[in-house]
Amino acid sequence: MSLFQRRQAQHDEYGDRLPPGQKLTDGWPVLHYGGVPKTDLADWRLEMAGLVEEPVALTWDELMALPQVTVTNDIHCVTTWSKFDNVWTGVPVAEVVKRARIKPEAKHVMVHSYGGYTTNISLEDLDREGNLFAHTHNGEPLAKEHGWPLRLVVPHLYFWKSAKWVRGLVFLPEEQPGFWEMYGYHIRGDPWKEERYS
Ligand SMILES: Nc1nc2c(c(=O)[nH]1)N[C@H]1C(S)=C(S)[C@@H](COP(=O)(O)O)O[C@H]1N2
Ligand SMILES: [Mo]
Repeated sequence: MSLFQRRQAQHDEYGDRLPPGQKLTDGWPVLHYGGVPKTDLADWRLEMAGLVEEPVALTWDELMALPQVTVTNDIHCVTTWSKFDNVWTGVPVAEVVKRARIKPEAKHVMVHSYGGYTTNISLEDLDREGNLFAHTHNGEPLAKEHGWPLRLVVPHLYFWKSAKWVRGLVFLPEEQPGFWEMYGYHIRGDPWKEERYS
């Protein structure tokens, strides 16, 4: 079967669960730019800055004391693999964001990672039910190469928005491109609209 026919067959089988141009993967590819940052949980912080009344820096223990959720979702990488039924445990984005007193002018967010990666997202796309800061995948602590100790999970957008080794959020009045967005990835990245590149 050609790749095209294989994709067609998967779309016939999975119907509206597989976004256009995607194919299912069984494993879990590791994709990132640069090295895996070294982390010591004792100095690790999740920071919120920019358009906030007061900058926030949550320690690991403070983060773990917040309400936790377990959610199951599908992830879609712009390089065309999708992975179904990921079970994530972590803290809902809304629980974290409400601890920063965000100013009303905040409309966009730059997500920063340890190691220097960034990705932009609107506040509306970020602070949305189902999004979380995850530390566990399918019942196991996240592997280092998948973002341990904490990664963002935003399943309704292509997976490059789901920053691994997440370090903080900077709230902004306007949209600014993050790392891949500067190199030609779509500014929003909705897999259902195939917003891959701009
Ligand atoms: N910090 C960081 N997060 C990142 C990236 C990266 O380079 N650095 N790559 C993104 C991209 S392009 C993808 S497809 C996913 C891959 O996540 P995985 O390696 O867990 O599959 O991580 C995203 N998050
Ligand atoms: Mo990616």
